[in-house]
Amino acid sequence: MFKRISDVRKENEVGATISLRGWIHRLRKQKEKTFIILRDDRGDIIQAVCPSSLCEELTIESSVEITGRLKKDSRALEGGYELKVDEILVFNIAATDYPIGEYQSDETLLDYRHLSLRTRKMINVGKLRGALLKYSRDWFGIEGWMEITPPLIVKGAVEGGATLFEVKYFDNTAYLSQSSQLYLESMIYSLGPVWTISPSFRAERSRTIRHLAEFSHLEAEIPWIGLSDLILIQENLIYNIISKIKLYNKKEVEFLNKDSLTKLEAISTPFERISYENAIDKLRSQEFIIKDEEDKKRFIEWGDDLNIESERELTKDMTSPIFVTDYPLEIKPFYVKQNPEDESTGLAVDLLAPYGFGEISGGGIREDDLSKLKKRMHQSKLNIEDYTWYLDLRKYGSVPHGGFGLGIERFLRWILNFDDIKDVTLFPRTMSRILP
Ligand code: AMO
Repeated sequence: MFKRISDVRKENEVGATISLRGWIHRLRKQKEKTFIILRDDRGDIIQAVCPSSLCEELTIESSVEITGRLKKDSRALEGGYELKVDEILVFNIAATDYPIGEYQSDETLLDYRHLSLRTRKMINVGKLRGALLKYSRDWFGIEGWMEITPPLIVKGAVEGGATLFEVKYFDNTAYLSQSSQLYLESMIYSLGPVWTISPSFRAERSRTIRHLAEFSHLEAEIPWIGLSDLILIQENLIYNIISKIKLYNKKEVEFLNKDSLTKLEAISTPFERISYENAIDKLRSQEFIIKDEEDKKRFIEWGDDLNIESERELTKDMTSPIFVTDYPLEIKPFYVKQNPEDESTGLAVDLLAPYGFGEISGGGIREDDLSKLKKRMHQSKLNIEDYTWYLDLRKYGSVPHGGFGLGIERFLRWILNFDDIKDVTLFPRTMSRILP
Protein backbone atom coordinates (compact mmCIF):
# COMPACT_ATOMS: atom_id res chain seq x y z
CA MET A 1 0.00 0.00 0.00
CA PHE A 2 1.43 3.37 -0.92
CA LYS A 3 1.64 6.28 1.53
CA ARG A 4 1.47 10.04 1.42
CA ILE A 5 4.56 12.08 2.21
CA SER A 6 2.77 13.79 5.11
CA ASP A 7 2.10 10.37 6.68
CA VAL A 8 5.76 9.48 6.41
CA ARG A 9 6.59 12.62 8.37
CA LYS A 10 3.95 11.89 11.01
CA GLU A 11 4.69 8.22 11.57
CA ASN A 12 8.27 7.63 12.41
CA GLU A 13 9.09 4.91 9.91
CA VAL A 14 12.82 5.36 9.55
CA GLY A 15 14.28 2.06 8.42
CA ALA A 16 10.97 0.71 7.05
CA THR A 17 10.37 -0.05 3.38
CA ILE A 18 7.61 2.16 2.01
CA SER A 19 6.03 3.09 -1.31
CA LEU A 20 5.11 6.60 -2.44
CA ARG A 21 3.17 7.71 -5.50
CA GLY A 22 3.66 11.00 -7.26
CA TRP A 23 5.43 12.96 -9.97
CA ILE A 24 9.07 13.70 -10.70
CA HIS A 25 9.33 17.30 -9.60
CA ARG A 26 13.11 17.62 -10.01
CA LEU A 27 15.60 15.22 -11.52
CA ARG A 28 19.40 15.16 -11.38
CA LYS A 29 20.98 12.21 -13.14
CA GLN A 30 24.55 11.20 -12.28
CA LYS A 31 26.51 8.21 -13.43
CA GLU A 32 25.71 5.89 -10.53
CA LYS A 33 22.96 7.67 -8.68
CA THR A 34 19.95 9.72 -9.69
CA PHE A 35 18.50 12.31 -7.31
CA ILE A 36 14.77 12.81 -7.48
CA ILE A 37 12.44 15.24 -5.78
CA LEU A 38 9.10 13.47 -5.73
CA ARG A 39 5.89 15.50 -5.39
CA ASP A 40 2.77 13.72 -4.20
CA ASP A 41 -0.87 14.51 -4.87
CA ARG A 42 -1.02 16.87 -1.88
CA GLY A 43 1.88 18.89 -3.25
CA ASP A 44 4.33 17.69 -0.59
CA ILE A 45 7.84 16.83 -1.68
CA ILE A 46 10.53 14.38 -0.58
CA GLN A 47 14.05 13.61 -1.73
CA ALA A 48 14.77 10.17 -3.18
CA VAL A 49 17.99 8.55 -4.38
CA CYS A 50 17.89 5.75 -6.96
CA PRO A 51 20.40 3.66 -8.81
CA SER A 52 20.66 5.42 -12.21
CA SER A 53 20.02 2.10 -13.97
CA LEU A 54 16.38 2.30 -12.76
CA CYS A 55 15.91 5.89 -13.91
CA GLU A 56 17.10 6.01 -17.49
CA GLU A 57 13.73 6.80 -19.05
CA LEU A 58 12.49 9.15 -16.29
CA THR A 59 11.63 12.74 -17.21
CA ILE A 60 10.26 15.72 -15.30
CA GLU A 61 6.55 15.18 -14.44
CA SER A 62 6.60 11.46 -15.15
CA SER A 63 4.20 9.73 -12.75
CA VAL A 64 5.64 6.90 -10.68
CA GLU A 65 5.44 4.74 -7.60
CA ILE A 66 8.79 4.49 -5.85
CA THR A 67 9.57 1.90 -3.21
CA GLY A 68 12.53 1.92 -0.88
CA ARG A 69 13.90 2.36 2.63
CA LEU A 70 13.27 5.57 4.54
CA LYS A 71 16.34 7.33 5.93
CA LYS A 72 16.64 10.32 8.19
CA ASP A 73 18.93 12.86 6.55
CA SER A 74 19.18 16.35 7.98
CA ARG A 75 20.53 17.64 4.64
CA ALA A 76 17.48 16.43 2.73
CA LEU A 77 14.91 18.97 1.56
CA GLU A 78 11.60 19.39 3.41
CA GLY A 79 11.42 17.49 6.64
CA GLY A 80 14.85 15.83 6.61
CA TYR A 81 13.84 12.45 5.11
CA GLU A 82 15.23 10.64 2.12
CA LEU A 83 14.04 7.50 0.38
CA LYS A 84 16.67 5.03 -0.84
CA VAL A 85 14.80 3.64 -3.82
CA ASP A 86 15.17 0.10 -5.09
CA GLU A 87 12.02 -0.22 -7.22
CA ILE A 88 10.20 2.13 -9.57
CA LEU A 89 6.80 1.52 -11.11
CA VAL A 90 6.07 3.89 -13.98
CA PHE A 91 2.52 5.12 -14.68
CA ASN A 92 3.44 7.55 -17.43
CA ILE A 93 6.66 8.89 -18.93
CA ALA A 94 6.04 12.60 -19.46
CA ALA A 95 6.98 14.15 -22.81
CA THR A 96 10.34 15.91 -22.64
CA ASP A 97 9.00 19.33 -23.69
CA TYR A 98 7.34 20.10 -20.33
CA PRO A 99 6.92 23.86 -20.62
CA ILE A 100 7.31 24.86 -16.97
CA GLY A 101 10.85 25.24 -15.67
CA GLU A 102 12.68 27.47 -13.21
CA TYR A 103 12.22 30.80 -14.97
CA GLN A 104 9.12 31.81 -16.88
CA SER A 105 7.29 35.02 -17.51
CA ASP A 106 4.06 35.58 -15.60
CA GLU A 107 2.17 35.41 -18.90
CA THR A 108 3.64 32.00 -19.79
CA LEU A 109 2.74 30.69 -16.35
CA LEU A 110 -0.83 31.91 -16.91
CA ASP A 111 -0.96 30.40 -20.42
CA TYR A 112 0.01 27.05 -18.89
CA ARG A 113 -1.93 27.45 -15.64
CA HIS A 114 -3.20 23.85 -15.94
CA LEU A 115 0.43 22.81 -15.52
CA SER A 116 1.82 25.68 -13.45
CA LEU A 117 -0.67 24.64 -10.74
CA ARG A 118 2.09 22.12 -9.95
CA THR A 119 4.62 24.82 -8.99
CA ARG A 120 5.45 25.38 -5.33
CA LYS A 121 3.87 28.83 -5.50
CA MET A 122 0.53 27.67 -6.87
CA ILE A 123 0.43 24.63 -4.58
CA ASN A 124 0.73 26.96 -1.59
CA VAL A 125 -1.83 29.38 -3.03
CA GLY A 126 -4.24 26.47 -3.60
CA LYS A 127 -3.77 25.21 -0.05
CA LEU A 128 -4.33 28.65 1.42
CA ARG A 129 -7.46 29.19 -0.69
CA GLY A 130 -8.80 25.84 0.50
CA ALA A 131 -8.02 26.75 4.11
CA LEU A 132 -9.75 30.12 3.79
CA LEU A 133 -12.90 28.50 2.39
CA LYS A 134 -12.85 25.92 5.18
CA TYR A 135 -12.43 28.51 7.95
CA SER A 136 -15.33 30.52 6.49
CA ARG A 137 -17.53 27.43 6.49
CA ASP A 138 -16.47 26.57 10.04
CA TRP A 139 -17.32 30.07 11.26
CA PHE A 140 -20.79 30.17 9.70
CA GLY A 141 -21.49 26.61 10.87
CA ILE A 142 -20.59 27.37 14.49
CA GLU A 143 -22.60 30.60 14.43
CA GLY A 144 -25.68 28.74 13.14
CA TRP A 145 -26.01 30.25 9.65
CA MET A 146 -27.46 28.10 6.89
CA GLU A 147 -25.41 27.53 3.74
CA ILE A 148 -27.40 27.84 0.53
CA THR A 149 -26.70 27.67 -3.19
CA PRO A 150 -28.36 30.40 -5.28
CA PRO A 151 -29.19 30.30 -9.00
CA LEU A 152 -26.44 31.73 -11.21
CA ILE A 153 -28.51 32.24 -14.36
CA VAL A 154 -30.71 35.22 -13.63
CA LYS A 155 -32.94 37.79 -15.23
CA GLY A 156 -31.83 41.02 -13.56
CA ALA A 157 -28.81 43.11 -12.60
CA VAL A 158 -27.80 43.56 -8.97
CA GLU A 159 -24.71 45.71 -9.40
CA GLY A 160 -25.58 47.76 -12.49
CA GLY A 161 -26.09 46.89 -16.16
CA ALA A 162 -22.60 47.82 -17.32
CA THR A 163 -20.96 44.63 -16.07
CA LEU A 164 -23.62 42.07 -17.03
CA PHE A 165 -22.70 38.98 -19.01
CA GLU A 166 -25.54 38.08 -21.34
CA VAL A 167 -26.36 34.44 -22.04
CA LYS A 168 -28.74 32.92 -24.51
CA TYR A 169 -31.37 31.13 -22.45
CA PHE A 170 -33.39 28.92 -24.79
CA ASP A 171 -35.36 31.51 -26.82
CA ASN A 172 -34.78 34.21 -24.28
CA THR A 173 -31.99 36.38 -22.83
CA ALA A 174 -30.62 35.86 -19.33
CA TYR A 175 -27.52 36.99 -17.42
CA LEU A 176 -24.82 35.46 -15.29
CA SER A 177 -25.30 36.45 -11.66
CA GLN A 178 -23.29 39.46 -10.45
CA SER A 179 -24.21 38.75 -6.84
CA SER A 180 -26.49 36.29 -5.04
CA GLN A 181 -27.74 39.01 -2.72
CA LEU A 182 -31.34 39.28 -3.96
CA TYR A 183 -31.82 35.51 -3.70
CA LEU A 184 -30.24 35.41 -0.25
CA GLU A 185 -32.67 38.16 0.73
CA SER A 186 -35.60 35.97 -0.32
CA MET A 187 -34.39 33.15 1.93
CA ILE A 188 -34.16 35.00 5.26
CA TYR A 189 -37.96 34.79 5.63
CA SER A 190 -37.90 31.06 6.14
CA LEU A 191 -34.29 29.95 6.53
CA GLY A 192 -33.00 32.74 8.81
CA PRO A 193 -29.40 33.91 8.52
CA VAL A 194 -28.12 32.44 5.23
CA TRP A 195 -24.80 32.49 3.43
CA THR A 196 -23.02 31.15 0.37
CA ILE A 197 -19.72 31.05 -1.46
CA SER A 198 -20.72 31.14 -5.12
CA PRO A 199 -19.17 32.43 -8.31
CA SER A 200 -20.16 35.96 -9.31
CA PHE A 201 -19.60 37.28 -12.80
CA ARG A 202 -18.75 40.82 -13.87
CA ALA A 203 -18.01 41.87 -17.43
CA GLU A 204 -15.26 44.19 -16.20
CA ARG A 205 -13.87 46.06 -19.16
CA SER A 206 -10.98 47.46 -17.15
CA ARG A 207 -7.75 45.53 -16.99
CA THR A 208 -6.84 46.03 -13.34
CA ILE A 209 -4.93 44.10 -10.74
CA ARG A 210 -8.03 43.75 -8.56
CA HIS A 211 -10.82 42.83 -10.99
CA LEU A 212 -11.78 39.42 -12.34
CA ALA A 213 -14.61 38.55 -14.71
CA GLU A 214 -15.46 35.59 -12.44
CA PHE A 215 -14.72 35.58 -8.73
CA SER A 216 -15.62 33.59 -5.61
CA HIS A 217 -18.13 35.59 -3.66
CA LEU A 218 -18.85 34.98 0.00
CA GLU A 219 -22.26 36.50 0.67
CA ALA A 220 -24.39 36.58 3.80
CA GLU A 221 -27.82 37.96 4.67
CA ILE A 222 -29.57 38.20 8.02
CA PRO A 223 -32.99 39.45 9.21
CA TRP A 224 -33.52 42.02 11.97
CA ILE A 225 -30.09 43.57 11.94
CA GLY A 226 -28.71 47.12 12.15
CA LEU A 227 -25.54 48.51 10.60
CA SER A 228 -23.36 48.32 13.72
CA ASP A 229 -24.19 44.64 14.32
CA LEU A 230 -23.57 43.87 10.64
CA ILE A 231 -20.15 45.46 11.00
CA LEU A 232 -19.42 43.32 14.06
CA ILE A 233 -20.35 40.14 12.16
CA GLN A 234 -17.90 40.96 9.37
CA GLU A 235 -15.15 41.92 11.80
CA ASN A 236 -15.66 38.73 13.76
CA LEU A 237 -15.66 36.52 10.64
CA ILE A 238 -12.59 38.12 9.11
CA TYR A 239 -10.58 38.24 12.32
CA ASN A 240 -11.44 34.61 13.02
CA ILE A 241 -10.29 33.50 9.55
CA ILE A 242 -7.05 35.46 9.90
CA SER A 243 -6.39 34.00 13.37
CA LYS A 244 -6.78 30.48 11.99
CA ILE A 245 -4.51 31.22 9.06
CA LYS A 246 -1.84 32.47 11.47
CA LEU A 247 -2.29 29.33 13.55
CA TYR A 248 -2.50 26.62 10.90
CA ASN A 249 -1.12 28.07 7.65
CA LYS A 250 2.08 29.78 8.70
CA LYS A 251 4.05 27.54 6.37
CA GLU A 252 2.11 28.48 3.24
CA VAL A 253 2.04 32.21 4.04
CA GLU A 254 5.75 32.23 4.88
CA PHE A 255 6.59 30.45 1.63
CA LEU A 256 4.52 32.86 -0.45
CA ASN A 257 5.49 36.09 1.26
CA LYS A 258 7.51 36.37 4.48
CA ASP A 259 6.39 39.98 5.07
CA SER A 260 2.77 38.90 5.20
CA LEU A 261 3.14 37.05 8.48
CA THR A 262 4.41 40.18 10.23
CA LYS A 263 1.58 42.16 8.69
CA LEU A 264 -1.01 39.61 9.80
CA GLU A 265 0.40 39.75 13.35
CA ALA A 266 -0.21 43.51 13.41
CA ILE A 267 -3.97 43.21 12.73
CA SER A 268 -6.09 44.06 15.74
CA THR A 269 -9.79 44.52 16.55
CA PRO A 270 -11.92 46.56 16.68
CA PHE A 271 -11.32 47.64 13.09
CA GLU A 272 -11.59 51.40 12.77
CA ARG A 273 -14.91 52.86 11.57
CA ILE A 274 -15.08 56.10 9.64
CA SER A 275 -18.03 57.79 7.95
CA TYR A 276 -17.82 58.53 4.24
CA GLU A 277 -18.06 62.24 5.12
CA ASN A 278 -15.05 62.04 7.44
CA ALA A 279 -13.17 60.01 4.85
CA ILE A 280 -13.74 62.78 2.28
CA ASP A 281 -12.65 65.43 4.82
CA LYS A 282 -9.50 63.44 5.51
CA LEU A 283 -8.70 63.11 1.80
CA ARG A 284 -9.33 66.84 1.26
CA SER A 285 -7.05 67.71 4.16
CA GLN A 286 -4.38 65.67 2.34
CA GLU A 287 -5.20 67.69 -0.82
CA PHE A 288 -6.19 64.52 -2.63
CA ILE A 289 -6.88 65.14 -6.32
CA ILE A 290 -9.16 63.16 -8.65
CA LYS A 291 -9.98 63.40 -12.34
CA ASP A 292 -13.57 64.27 -13.18
CA GLU A 293 -15.57 62.91 -16.15
CA GLU A 294 -13.89 65.38 -18.51
CA ASP A 295 -10.47 64.27 -17.25
CA LYS A 296 -9.96 67.58 -15.41
CA LYS A 297 -8.14 67.48 -12.09
CA ARG A 298 -9.85 68.74 -8.94
CA PHE A 299 -10.02 68.08 -5.19
CA ILE A 300 -12.22 65.16 -4.18
CA GLU A 301 -15.59 66.28 -2.80
CA TRP A 302 -18.73 64.92 -1.09
CA GLY A 303 -20.64 62.87 -3.67
CA ASP A 304 -17.59 61.38 -5.42
CA ASP A 305 -17.33 57.62 -5.20
CA LEU A 306 -14.24 56.23 -3.51
CA ASN A 307 -12.17 54.66 -6.26
CA ILE A 308 -9.01 52.58 -5.95
CA GLU A 309 -6.77 55.66 -5.71
CA SER A 310 -8.79 57.28 -2.93
CA GLU A 311 -9.05 53.95 -1.08
CA ARG A 312 -5.29 53.54 -1.43
CA GLU A 313 -4.69 56.98 0.00
CA LEU A 314 -7.04 56.31 2.93
CA THR A 315 -5.50 52.97 3.88
CA LYS A 316 -1.85 53.22 2.90
CA ASP A 317 -0.62 53.91 6.44
CA MET A 318 -2.99 51.52 8.18
CA THR A 319 -2.19 48.09 9.56
CA SER A 320 -5.77 46.84 10.11
CA PRO A 321 -8.85 47.04 7.88
CA ILE A 322 -11.22 49.99 8.17
CA PHE A 323 -15.02 50.20 7.74
CA VAL A 324 -16.36 53.17 5.77
CA THR A 325 -20.07 53.85 6.43
CA ASP A 326 -22.93 56.12 5.39
CA TYR A 327 -22.16 56.74 1.72
CA PRO A 328 -24.23 59.23 -0.30
CA LEU A 329 -27.35 57.33 -1.34
CA GLU A 330 -27.01 58.32 -4.97
CA ILE A 331 -23.65 56.58 -5.47
CA LYS A 332 -24.90 53.29 -4.00
CA PRO A 333 -27.13 50.64 -5.64
CA PHE A 334 -30.95 50.76 -5.54
CA TYR A 335 -31.28 48.27 -2.68
CA VAL A 336 -29.37 50.34 -0.08
CA LYS A 337 -31.64 51.66 2.70
CA GLN A 338 -31.97 55.37 3.06
CA ASN A 339 -30.59 56.60 6.38
CA PRO A 340 -33.65 57.67 8.44
CA GLU A 341 -31.48 60.25 10.22
CA ASP A 342 -29.96 61.77 7.11
CA GLU A 343 -31.86 61.27 3.86
CA SER A 344 -28.86 62.09 1.68
CA THR A 345 -26.98 59.01 2.85
CA GLY A 346 -27.57 55.27 2.75
CA LEU A 347 -26.88 52.60 5.38
CA ALA A 348 -24.03 51.05 3.40
CA VAL A 349 -20.65 49.87 4.60
CA ASP A 350 -17.49 48.93 2.71
CA LEU A 351 -14.51 47.25 4.30
CA LEU A 352 -11.14 48.53 3.07
CA ALA A 353 -8.00 46.46 3.59
CA PRO A 354 -4.85 48.23 4.85
CA TYR A 355 -1.57 49.04 3.05
CA GLY A 356 -3.52 50.52 0.15
CA PHE A 357 -5.32 47.30 -0.83
CA GLY A 358 -8.75 48.92 -0.62
CA GLU A 359 -12.22 47.37 -0.80
CA ILE A 360 -12.58 43.70 0.05
CA SER A 361 -16.23 43.69 1.06
CA GLY A 362 -19.38 45.73 0.54
CA GLY A 363 -22.73 45.55 2.26
CA GLY A 364 -25.30 47.26 4.36
CA ILE A 365 -28.92 47.46 5.37
CA ARG A 366 -31.47 46.89 2.59
CA GLU A 367 -34.35 49.21 1.73
CA ASP A 368 -37.35 47.42 3.24
CA ASP A 369 -39.99 50.00 2.26
CA LEU A 370 -41.78 48.98 -0.94
CA SER A 371 -42.48 52.47 -2.30
CA LYS A 372 -38.98 53.79 -1.60
CA LEU A 373 -37.47 50.71 -3.20
CA LYS A 374 -39.65 51.12 -6.31
CA LYS A 375 -38.65 54.77 -6.56
CA ARG A 376 -34.97 53.88 -6.39
CA MET A 377 -35.43 51.19 -9.02
CA HIS A 378 -37.07 53.71 -11.35
CA GLN A 379 -34.20 56.15 -10.76
CA SER A 380 -31.74 53.36 -11.58
CA LYS A 381 -33.71 52.69 -14.81
CA LEU A 382 -34.28 49.02 -13.95
CA ASN A 383 -36.92 47.01 -15.75
CA ILE A 384 -39.34 46.52 -12.85
CA GLU A 385 -40.93 43.50 -14.60
CA ASP A 386 -37.79 41.50 -14.00
CA TYR A 387 -37.90 42.29 -10.28
CA THR A 388 -41.57 41.64 -9.46
CA TRP A 389 -40.55 38.65 -7.40
CA TYR A 390 -38.02 40.76 -5.47
CA LEU A 391 -40.66 43.42 -4.75
CA ASP A 392 -42.95 40.68 -3.39
CA LEU A 393 -40.45 40.32 -0.55
CA ARG A 394 -41.32 43.88 0.52
CA LYS A 395 -45.02 43.32 -0.12
CA TYR A 396 -45.41 40.26 2.03
CA GLY A 397 -43.91 40.58 5.49
CA SER A 398 -41.01 42.96 4.89
CA VAL A 399 -38.53 43.16 7.77
CA PRO A 400 -35.37 45.16 8.43
CA HIS A 401 -32.43 43.12 7.16
CA GLY A 402 -28.93 43.42 5.81
CA GLY A 403 -25.93 41.57 4.50
CA PHE A 404 -22.60 41.79 2.79
CA GLY A 405 -20.44 40.36 0.00
CA LEU A 406 -16.76 39.58 0.43
CA GLY A 407 -14.50 38.83 -2.54
CA ILE A 408 -12.43 35.75 -1.67
CA GLU A 409 -9.66 36.66 -4.15
CA ARG A 410 -9.49 40.25 -2.91
CA PHE A 411 -9.22 38.93 0.66
CA LEU A 412 -6.45 36.50 -0.27
CA ARG A 413 -4.59 39.09 -2.30
CA TRP A 414 -4.46 41.34 0.74
CA ILE A 415 -3.47 38.51 3.13
CA LEU A 416 -0.59 37.54 0.85
CA ASN A 417 0.36 41.08 -0.04
CA PHE A 418 0.27 40.19 -3.74
CA ASP A 419 -0.05 42.89 -6.38
CA ASP A 420 -2.15 41.02 -8.88
CA ILE A 421 -5.44 39.26 -8.11
CA LYS A 422 -4.65 36.71 -10.87
CA ASP A 423 -1.89 35.33 -8.64
CA VAL A 424 -4.38 34.11 -6.03
CA THR A 425 -6.81 32.66 -8.59
CA LEU A 426 -6.35 29.14 -9.90
CA PHE A 427 -7.91 29.81 -13.30
CA PRO A 428 -8.31 33.58 -13.68
CA ARG A 429 -10.97 34.92 -16.00
CA THR A 430 -10.31 38.43 -17.28
CA MET A 431 -11.17 40.47 -20.33
CA SER A 432 -8.21 39.00 -22.16
CA ARG A 433 -8.11 35.51 -20.68
CA ILE A 434 -10.55 32.60 -20.81
CA LEU A 435 -8.02 29.79 -21.40
CA PRO A 436 -7.02 27.44 -19.89
P1 AMO B 1 -19.85 44.63 -4.61
O1 AMO B 1 -20.16 44.85 -6.05
O2 AMO B 1 -19.14 45.73 -3.89
O3 AMO B 1 -21.18 44.39 -3.78
O4 AMO B 1 -19.05 43.30 -4.46
C1 AMO B 1 -18.74 42.77 -3.19
C2 AMO B 1 -17.28 42.35 -3.14
O5 AMO B 1 -16.99 41.46 -4.20
C3 AMO B 1 -15.67 41.66 -4.64
N1 AMO B 1 -15.67 41.99 -6.07
C4 AMO B 1 -14.77 41.55 -6.96
N2 AMO B 1 -13.70 40.75 -6.82
C5 AMO B 1 -12.98 40.47 -7.93
N3 AMO B 1 -13.28 40.93 -9.17
C6 AMO B 1 -14.35 41.74 -9.36
N4 AMO B 1 -14.64 42.16 -10.57
C7 AMO B 1 -15.15 42.08 -8.23
N5 AMO B 1 -16.26 42.83 -8.04
C8 AMO B 1 -16.56 42.75 -6.74
C9 AMO B 1 -15.08 42.77 -3.82
C10 AMO B 1 -16.29 43.50 -3.33
O6 AMO B 1 -16.06 44.18 -2.13
N6 AMO B 1 -24.35 42.68 -3.52
C11 AMO B 1 -23.30 43.56 -3.07
C12 AMO B 1 -22.83 43.28 -1.68
C13 AMO B 1 -23.90 43.48 -0.62
O7 AMO B 1 -24.35 44.61 -0.46
O8 AMO B 1 -24.25 42.47 0.00
C14 AMO B 1 -22.12 43.43 -4.03
O9 AMO B 1 -22.00 42.53 -4.82
O10 AMO B 1 -14.36 42.20 -2.76
